[in-house]
Amino acid sequence: MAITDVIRRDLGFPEALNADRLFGLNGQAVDPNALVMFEQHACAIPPTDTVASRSVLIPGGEEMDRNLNMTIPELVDPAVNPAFQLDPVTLAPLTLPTPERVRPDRVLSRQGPISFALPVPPSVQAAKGIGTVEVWPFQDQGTTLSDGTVLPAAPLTWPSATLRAREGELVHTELSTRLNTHTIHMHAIEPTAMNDGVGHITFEVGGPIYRYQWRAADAGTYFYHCHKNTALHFEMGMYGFLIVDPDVTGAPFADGGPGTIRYRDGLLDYDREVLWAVDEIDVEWRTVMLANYGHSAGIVCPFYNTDGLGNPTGATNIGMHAFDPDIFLISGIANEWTQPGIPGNPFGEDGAAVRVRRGEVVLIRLLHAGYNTQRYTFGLPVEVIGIDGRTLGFGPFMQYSEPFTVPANTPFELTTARRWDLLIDTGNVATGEYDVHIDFYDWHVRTSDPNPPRTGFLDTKIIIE
Ligand SMILES: [Cu+2]
Repeated sequence: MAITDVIRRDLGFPEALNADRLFGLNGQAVDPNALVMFEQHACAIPPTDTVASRSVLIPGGEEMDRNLNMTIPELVDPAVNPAFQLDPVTLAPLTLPTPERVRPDRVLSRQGPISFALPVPPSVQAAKGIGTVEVWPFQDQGTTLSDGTVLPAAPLTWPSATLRAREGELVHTELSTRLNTHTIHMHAIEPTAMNDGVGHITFEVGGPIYRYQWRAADAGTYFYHCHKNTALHFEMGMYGFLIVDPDVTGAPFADGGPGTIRYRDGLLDYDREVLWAVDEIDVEWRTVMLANYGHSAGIVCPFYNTDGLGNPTGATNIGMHAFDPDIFLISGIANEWTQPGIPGNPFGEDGAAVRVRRGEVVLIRLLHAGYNTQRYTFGLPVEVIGIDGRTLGFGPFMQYSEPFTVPANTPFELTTARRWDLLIDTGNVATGEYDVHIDFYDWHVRTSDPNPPRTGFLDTKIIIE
């Protein structure tokens, strides 16, 4: 089988991207270096020399975002490195792992960003004189399975629709962008650089579909986000949960449960799944950043800070630390609306509160999606069973850890991008309403002061009936 067939069948290779680099006029691969890069990364590869020359590789891309060299050409020169002595047509002998030659089990498609007007509660309306705040979710474009089954797209939400896969699956995340260039970074999945979606050190995507390939190797809680001008684009809300479910019947599960999660070396069924992405917004900061720095905001580096004409200014500080949030959110529900019983709450009378029947097993996947330090206090005991995508006590690599219980009314803190999986077996506690309180602290100040003034707080409840 010719390499072109492999690529086109298994990847739906976007021929517009570097097709001439990989294929000659007769459809045979002509550039062994490009082929090796393809074998490593399974995607359309911007050739090194083009990257170095700052040419626009992905239509719509920004030259300034792509001027770092990705590879050292000598390392992929077959004459220098025996690992790359491949037959460019037959691929033999092949010394690199090639998961990309397997048909993907799941293709998850996203388009973004979409400008989304998030309603804010009366306290923010009064203080800021605004009725909504702009966020930039990715929109689900549907899921395609290896047998051709197409699953419909989820409605537009913020945070963005969850990327969800089953442990062991080979997954493609498709990104098509609107308005400027962006990436999708599957945080903590750790694929190859070309599939990792970290702008500036590889490239950004503008317009057509780019396929990131990754293996859902470890069941756990992750998230995905745009990694271009990260401080700004993440703050604008270009993120969503990424969940890998264990390889069991029914996985991947629907958000909200029921489902099954790894617990130590075994499995545990839960009745209710709660996805809490806790975030904060400074409504002025984003405006100042965009107005003064455009899409250079978020790149604190002398080389990247330009005068608007592409000339480096040498500036190293563009004031991003002056972040003073006004809006505090649990999964898009702001300030007092997170509490139950607030009249006129568009998110429902329970707000962000969790209401379950006693005896149900509740799994809270907690994501720190903000920049402030977050201090959580639960009014009932919670068992921490997984941290940052890894199951505590799951061998062999997690055998020296184990789940632990945070007693009721005992605070714990999380910092940016942390994920904790919290288990609450409500059969072990009395019926009632249990407070969940979150304090926010400026992370600079918190570093040196254990009890600094808080920047804000949130309250909600776990209601066991
Ligand atoms: Cu972006």
